Amino acid sequence: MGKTVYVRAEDDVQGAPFCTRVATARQYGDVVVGIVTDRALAQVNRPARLDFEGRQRIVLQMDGVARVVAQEDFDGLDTLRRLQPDVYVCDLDDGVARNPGLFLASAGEWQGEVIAASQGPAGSEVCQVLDIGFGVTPAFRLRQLRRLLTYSGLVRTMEVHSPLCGIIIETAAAERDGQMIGFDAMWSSSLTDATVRGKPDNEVVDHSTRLAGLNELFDVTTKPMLYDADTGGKPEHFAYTVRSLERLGVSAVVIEDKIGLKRNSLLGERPGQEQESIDNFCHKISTGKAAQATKDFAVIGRIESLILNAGLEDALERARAYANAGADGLMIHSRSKEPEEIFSFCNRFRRTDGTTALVVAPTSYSGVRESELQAHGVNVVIYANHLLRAAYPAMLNAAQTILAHGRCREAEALCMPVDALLRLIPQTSEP
Ligand code: SPV
Ligand code: MG
Repeated sequence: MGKTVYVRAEDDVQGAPFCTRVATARQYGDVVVGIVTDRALAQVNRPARLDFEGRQRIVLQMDGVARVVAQEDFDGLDTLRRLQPDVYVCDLDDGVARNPGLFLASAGEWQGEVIAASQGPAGSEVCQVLDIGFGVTPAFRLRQLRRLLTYSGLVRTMEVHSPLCGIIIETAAAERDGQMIGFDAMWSSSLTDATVRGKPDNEVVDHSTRLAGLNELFDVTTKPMLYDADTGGKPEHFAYTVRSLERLGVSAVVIEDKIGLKRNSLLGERPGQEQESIDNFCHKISTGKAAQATKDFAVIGRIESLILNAGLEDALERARAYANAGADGLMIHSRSKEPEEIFSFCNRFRRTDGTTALVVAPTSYSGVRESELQAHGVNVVIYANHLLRAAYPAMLNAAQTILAHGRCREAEALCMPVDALLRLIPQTSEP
């Protein structure tokens, strides 16, 4: 019989550090994951964003995990005493205070070995996490946004325009103020979806085409998605879009109150860029709400009043009307370089409505911090185009460098090593 290797999990089963612990643990034997129960998390004031069953589903799909035990005690001391595993895998920086293994070993209550999860080569988090290979059902993914809105302070959302972007969003992690932070959700942007196809952001790329891309993206990701459906088209068509999105497992659709040939909002006021009437847009929202099959799907109305210079009062009037028409959330957009008009909108709106979700995309007012947005009552922040904007200049630079030198050696420094590329996706480099 192999060794029993114990790993503890809180609400972090989709995060890089947990996946690293599991990847390390499976090198030593049969991995048993103690998942802290919803109740135990609630007792220490850390309500789970994913419920126990959801976390268990994900963990059980990870390579090398033999079984899961419900861990009723938050710190894991009782679980370790009961399990008496051969090995306990902790985080690299877990000191005695946070390490039940070291604590019990020093008290003579457990004779196993404590092993710190390996750090891996720099930047290899992606490989380690991808190695795990798990999936989720559409219904499970769809529900996650509501859970995040309930439990999370701010839903941190990143633009995605390819499955590889999805993998980055799934696995990217960084330390901020002593905590590991990742993205919570994905934004399917009309701008980047059109741009990668070399087409303009004016609804020329139809939803069927974009949804086919989402299907592939969903093969390799688990996080919830907000879908930018532009104007939503005619209400009768929007109803079908809602159904298609729901069936795929998208959590929310965002439609903007424009008519005519839609242009990107960051261009500002342009001929043919008019705002829809409040009545018509409310009708579109309620048509979408009536079409949805689950209670969890969200329709978010996007207000373009600040973009089109219609002013704050118009934005607020629309916000109230759209919420009354059934919108689950409101996206308020701005092309100002400063966040003040967004703050004013949020402050005024929150005086009378504490529940409708507020969504922002701080592309132009990029200096604003998440903590400031949260303090003004924002629930979802969308980084709407940053992966594509980062990728394009990097690719162009590599292409020009090769042209300029007549060979590719100079471009090597601009590129990830080939063996890292081969290790990026599990099974590419395995027999
Ligand atoms: C998008 O990402 O397509 C958006 C946000 O709609 S913006 O480009 O700012 O209009
Ligand atoms: Mg768009």
